[in-house]
Amino acid sequence: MKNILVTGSSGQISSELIPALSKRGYNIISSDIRDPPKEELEYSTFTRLDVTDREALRQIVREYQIEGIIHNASILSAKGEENPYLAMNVNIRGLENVLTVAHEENVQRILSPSSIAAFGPSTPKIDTPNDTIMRPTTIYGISKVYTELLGEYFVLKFGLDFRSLRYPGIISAKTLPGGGTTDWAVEIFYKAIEEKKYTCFVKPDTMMPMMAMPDCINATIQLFEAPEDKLIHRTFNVAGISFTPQMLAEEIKKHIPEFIIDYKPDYRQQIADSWPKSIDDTVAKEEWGWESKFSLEDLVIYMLDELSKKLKSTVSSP
Ligand code: AKB
Repeated sequence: MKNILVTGSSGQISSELIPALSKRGYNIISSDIRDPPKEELEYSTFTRLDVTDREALRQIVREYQIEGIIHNASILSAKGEENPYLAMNVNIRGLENVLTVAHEENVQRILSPSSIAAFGPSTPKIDTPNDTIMRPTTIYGISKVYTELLGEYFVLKFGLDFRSLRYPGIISAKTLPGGGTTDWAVEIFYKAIEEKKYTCFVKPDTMMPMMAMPDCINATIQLFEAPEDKLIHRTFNVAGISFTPQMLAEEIKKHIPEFIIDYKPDYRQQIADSWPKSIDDTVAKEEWGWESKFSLEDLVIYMLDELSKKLKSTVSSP
């Protein structure tokens, strides 16, 4: 499998996944409704695509002889609550288009991520198992349950090789996430470096599952490349580190002692409270060897290093 289409290519995860896939020898066709960042063009051929346009997607699959699709185009949880119809259109119609075109055009493999948002208030909150109650209360979460179930239906019905992983909040320095409930855990680093102060939109003790971008890229590529005969499940929990804003602020203060945080919870608190606090990823470990490499300390050092380079600022060591 060589020719891979990545949708949502200008987004947070794709912007780091595309260079990593390209370095592994894949020929990447990147696509988004937005303009590509300049660097993306070094690693991929860009084509504009609105995933809600099924025939435009089919044209691209045919023209570039696409063999695999990583379908990242999605409206995240907070933005989805502001505009549920947009989220329904992009997340639900977009997914249906990807699976249908993949099946009809004989694309070999699809990876379409899910999220911890697929869980809801009635899900066990601590060490949430892979297979458990899924009754999300956001449109984003509902679209992710649909992603998992429709993808698995295409496996059973048509033999499509579909895979999915439930991302926690992804923390990265290159591209901002935009529109998620876990965005505080990225914003805090920019503000700590630039203003030494951050007002957080969830309460200090809101424990949430998170993951550093290098772990996210490894998990995604590892699952995409896992031998199909080893997969009993098609959708996997992947855990990184769980922490609260207070815990993260304390860790940042070890490097930037003058940093202060205060709290002004908004509508995103209710979304955060409906999600798990920690994740059990035993199934991913057993079926395709997943292992997270980042502790909270590692994550903070990684983010401050990367962002200091990016923002051309200096941060003292403890
Ligand atoms: C969001 O907050 O919406 C995302 C997610 C957890 O899927 N980061």
